[in-house]
Amino acid sequence: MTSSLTPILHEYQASPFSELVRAAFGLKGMAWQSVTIPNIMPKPDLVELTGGYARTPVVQIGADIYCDTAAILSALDHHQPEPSLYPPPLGALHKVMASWAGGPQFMAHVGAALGAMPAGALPEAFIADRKGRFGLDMAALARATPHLTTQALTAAHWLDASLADGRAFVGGEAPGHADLAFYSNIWFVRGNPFAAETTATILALPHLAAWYDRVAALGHGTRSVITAADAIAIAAAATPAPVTGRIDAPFTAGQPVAVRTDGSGDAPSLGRLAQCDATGIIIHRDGARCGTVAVHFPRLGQIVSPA
Ligand SMILES: N[C@@H](CCC(=O)N[C@@H](CS)C(=O)NCC(=O)O)C(=O)O
Repeated sequence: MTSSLTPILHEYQASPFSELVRAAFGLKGMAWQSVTIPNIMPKPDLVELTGGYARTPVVQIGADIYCDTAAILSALDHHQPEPSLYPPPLGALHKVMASWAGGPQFMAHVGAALGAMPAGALPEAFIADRKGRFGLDMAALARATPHLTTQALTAAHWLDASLADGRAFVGGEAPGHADLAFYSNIWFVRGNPFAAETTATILALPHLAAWYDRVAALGHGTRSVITAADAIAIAAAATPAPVTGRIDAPFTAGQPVAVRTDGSGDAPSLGRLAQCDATGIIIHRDGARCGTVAVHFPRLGQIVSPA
């Protein structure tokens, strides 16, 4: 059963951060709708909703648009609290681990996965997009691959050692955000046939391998497919949820701001500030096709400036 408040994941299949969110739907046993977005710029239908943010994935619930898995997982937990993505005893410490897995460790896994690919295996347009937006140089990545692989393997060993006491998941008996973040990095390497040797080395760690299967067994919840036009129409028909957070100094309510992802060359999202505190950033903006939407970002990793 879907409704106008069924979460919509704007994603593409090969995206590891999309896999993280798909697994979050699995953990929660949720129904969701999928919109396939391009894996390179331009992304006019996605940007219609976000106002600039163009990374993958984005989740939409009605007229609320959540950018970055950190904001997405918090939103899903709010939308359907049980089972929690932040179970005790780790609670919010899941976010700390997920931020490491999705930051330096993500680059290590990108190196292990993509750097192992022979020249010509990736489309030129993809290489040019990643270079222009994130400064990713494939030749430099290939040179760094042996080093980056050691960094990914170090995390794998730490994970295996943590699980050696018989716990089922990173924080104990219940899976959480940290599990999904570690899992999606390994999923990305595993999905690349050119990285088969690294995958085999990782999955030879017995506690990690059994844990990987347990996370995979969470599944992806119940997926249905809609178009980008459907998603925009759903936003246009909805009203953003009430805002509950604060606006911390030096910012003021309604102030026009730009929100830009640190380390990305993508355009900022512009809007009227509705929340800016440690729990996250919200701007309200008006799209020509989607109407008034609330665009949510995590506080970590986003630069807010007056616009
Ligand atoms: N911190 C972001 C990172 C997202 C990210 O880097 N996603 C990759 C794909 S998995 C991306 O946006 N690549 C460029 C693109 O898809 O256009 C998050 O947690 O969502």
